[in-house]
Amino acid sequence: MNSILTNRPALAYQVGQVAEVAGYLWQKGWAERNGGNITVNITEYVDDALRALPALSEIKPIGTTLPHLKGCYFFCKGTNRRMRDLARWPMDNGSVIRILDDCASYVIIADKEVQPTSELPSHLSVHNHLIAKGSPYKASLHTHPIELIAMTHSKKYLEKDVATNLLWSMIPETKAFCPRGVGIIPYELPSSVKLADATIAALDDYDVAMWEKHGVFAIDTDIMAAFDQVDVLNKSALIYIAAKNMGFEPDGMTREQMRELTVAFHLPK
Ligand code: 2HA
Ligand code: ZN
Repeated sequence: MNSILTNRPALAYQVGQVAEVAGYLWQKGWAERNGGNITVNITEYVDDALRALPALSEIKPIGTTLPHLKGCYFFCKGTNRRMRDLARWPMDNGSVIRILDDCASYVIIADKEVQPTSELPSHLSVHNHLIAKGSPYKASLHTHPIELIAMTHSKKYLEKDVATNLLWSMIPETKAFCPRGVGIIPYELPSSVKLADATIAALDDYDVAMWEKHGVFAIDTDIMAAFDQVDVLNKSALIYIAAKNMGFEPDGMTREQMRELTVAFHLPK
């Protein structure tokens, strides 16, 4: 079977990273059934031969107009596909799409006609916003990390920056590697425009948005980095839970220790 990844090592590397992350999501229990989504802006890896590839699909509407995505290409997990299958066969469970010049429609170009994620309008709206801002971020990840979701079932963790400060205080690496913390999005219907709009707004201040009683949405330069942010945050949640299971409320790092770390690692305040 011909693949566009053949003889394109840089593009193959990006798709390989998606597959690796998809496997981690499954192993961690964050990706039951078809749970979660991944989209990566791969435009910089697209050569003239790929640009000339004919469409495999008919022209499909995105559902919204996204002016900064003209001529962009994305690798997207397929709708209703499993992360554990994406891990093993990325080009059978995901596809590359081309955004057309009207910025409101797309075609699938490779390798197979796999329909992209049902969350495509919200993921593409995030990418459009990132390009508009001049952000270097190319990857977005939605997943269902068990312990972080559990936290969103308590009102106290939905208050602004309460979860961020708690998670940061569990282990120094969390603030170092997730320096912008988590933004909280009150419950909205999955796939809704309201959820997408609230997520885009939160991602101006945070790299990871926590959707109440649903999951997280993370962005970063590449898919591995987006995964790492969610992983360190969930690790902190696990430490918190472990301490509670031992029968005590963990002290957390002191304000002075947090301040010292912020200065030493040149982190935002
Ligand atoms: O696409 O997790 O919230 C599967 C989801 C949607
Ligand atoms: Zn979900």
